Amino acid sequence: MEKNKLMKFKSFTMMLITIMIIYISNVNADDTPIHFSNIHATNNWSVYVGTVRINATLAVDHADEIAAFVMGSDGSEIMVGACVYGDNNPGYFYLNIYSDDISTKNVKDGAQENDPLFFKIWDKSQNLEYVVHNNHIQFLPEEGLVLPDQLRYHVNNTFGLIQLSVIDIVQDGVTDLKDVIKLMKVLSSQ
Ligand SMILES: [Ca+2]
Ligand SMILES: [Ca+2]
Repeated sequence: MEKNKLMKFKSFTMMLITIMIIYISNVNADDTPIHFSNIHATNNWSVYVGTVRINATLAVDHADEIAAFVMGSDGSEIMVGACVYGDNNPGYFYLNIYSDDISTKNVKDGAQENDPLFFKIWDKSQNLEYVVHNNHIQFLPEEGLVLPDQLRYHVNNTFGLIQLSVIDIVQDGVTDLKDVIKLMKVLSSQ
């Protein structure tokens, strides 16, 4: 009887360890956004490939996050794509942007053709979220990628490169006069 109990305990422990190993390896293999979470995936999408620089430094792989949004008819923001930086290729984002599901007629649950896209960045180390300013977006031709039509959504293609940048010298989540003053001080002291 005692031996039987011990066997059961051992097999239970082994099962726990196995579950833990599976769980840990999944966490490492699969970058799931924790800030821009709960993205609603639909059956159609496009891939947008690009880079993010925060104060001229590339975003951090497997840490920082990027999300794309469109406007709803009521002026609300609808998140239509989210990913962790570098999850597919080091130094780049590969962002799936999902189309509106036409079967849910009264709900805008994705981007529609020609919808203007806008992007947000989450800097994990500072826990700061940024809206990327239109003036801080550049398009770079890259072989194998379709150059984006400004930032209007089109389904079923792979667009790139999109270069997004954020300037926030005084790291408080906004680009304002304080950043300019700090930058001038830094430059004048050199
Ligand atoms: Ca819909
Ligand atoms: Ca700032």
